Amino acid sequence: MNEKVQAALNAQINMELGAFYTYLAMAAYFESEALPGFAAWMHHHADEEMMHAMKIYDFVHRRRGRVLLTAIGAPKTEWASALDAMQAALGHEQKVTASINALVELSRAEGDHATASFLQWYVDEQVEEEEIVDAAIQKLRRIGDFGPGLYMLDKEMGEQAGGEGEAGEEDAS
Ligand code: OFO
Repeated sequence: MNEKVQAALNAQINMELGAFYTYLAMAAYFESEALPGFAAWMHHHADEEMMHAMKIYDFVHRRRGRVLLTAIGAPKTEWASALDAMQAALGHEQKVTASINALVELSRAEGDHATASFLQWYVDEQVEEEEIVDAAIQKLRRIGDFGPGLYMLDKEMGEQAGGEGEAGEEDAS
């Protein structure tokens, strides 16, 4: 396959695996903060990032390309609050969105329409990813320091994580 596109897809695999690692670190942080619902939600989100990486991994091989895995940096492990962690997650998603957009542009510039078409799924997925993280941020802002509010939201996040599990599996197929 086109070498520039292949290199960019390999970089995207690394970024998705980096997101997996970051979100797993966030899940561990939430566990340590006794917020099991947030932890389950973030763990589920981490699993989705692994799925995103593997979809590209499979695509490169289907095109007779070469996947070359590279080092993943150590993730941050502490955040000031649930809100701080979710804001960091949103910032991360925005970087992923920018990277996907750049990848689409590169694919088009290189005349690689198959890759551009494949990436459309990621373009749509990023809209959803940013939306769901932002929704949690808005709720956390509203709650502020109100402990019972955080308790209720934690339960809601746990329920969302359970419900999204099935959808995530469908996405992966
Ligand atoms: Fe892979 O979408 Fe989030 O980062």
